[in-house]
Amino acid sequence: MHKIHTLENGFKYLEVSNTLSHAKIALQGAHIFYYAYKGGENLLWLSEKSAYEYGVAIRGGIPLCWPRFGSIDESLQQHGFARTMLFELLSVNENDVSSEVILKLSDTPESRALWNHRFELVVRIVIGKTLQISMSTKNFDEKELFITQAFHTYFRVSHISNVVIKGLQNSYYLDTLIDEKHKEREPLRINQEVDRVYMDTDDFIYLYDKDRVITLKTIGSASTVVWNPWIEKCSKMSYMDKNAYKEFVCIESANAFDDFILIKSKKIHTLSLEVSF
Ligand code: TA6
Repeated sequence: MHKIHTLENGFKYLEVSNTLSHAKIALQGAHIFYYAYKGGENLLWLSEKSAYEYGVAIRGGIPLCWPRFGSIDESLQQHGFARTMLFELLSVNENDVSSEVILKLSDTPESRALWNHRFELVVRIVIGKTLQISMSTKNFDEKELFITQAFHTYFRVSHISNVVIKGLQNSYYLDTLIDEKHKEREPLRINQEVDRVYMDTDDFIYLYDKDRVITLKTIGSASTVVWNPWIEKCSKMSYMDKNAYKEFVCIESANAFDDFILIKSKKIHTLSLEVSF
């Protein structure tokens, strides 16, 4: 089953469901903001204060950071423009246990004014027993282009104090809060603001939350961002309740900072993530 919903302000999202799972994907940003097992709760964190309006990124779910991660490129808004641009819904292919949704963003005069490249960004989302998402960048320029990118995934957790992240041990990370590099030696627990870019990370990362383990499997990524705003930053974040820091952790499958991607003319790079909850 799939259905397009249109809110009173014209904001559109696609709802898909099968015998195993249920999801909601905004056409703006190809932004999946709800993914649940059939009859269950949203497994992604979604802010109760989120806006659902064009030009404003939904707070939660999996925002796409593209063609930049972060704010290193002053000519582009933080995390790039893809998450606030309208994608074209190309196809929905579904059966009893799986639903595939494909959306596309192509360059426009508006995007070229921001980032002077000709491109196609194709996002493929498959919901079923797991959640799969990929973003494929095709360079239609004669010259090469470079991108940084991420799936900025907000994972809902029972309480941030119950979270342990494994798979980052022995990776070096940039602590963006103090601009220092360190080596991760232990499974990561969060008891303060964390905003770290781990480099040369493995394809598998594990999020433990009490008796649950969420497995992230990435292809085409060599960096992973871990973020929790903690108390003070959380109180200043847009569209976020001041206590929200207790409810989520972001583990972001990325090509960030030094892990940038060069794409030659007419070539394609794909970043893929599969989450098993
Ligand atoms: O990925 C971590 C981060 O870059 C944080 O520094 C914080 O800014 C977060 O993303 C949210 O950014 P946003 O632009 O979505 O408010």
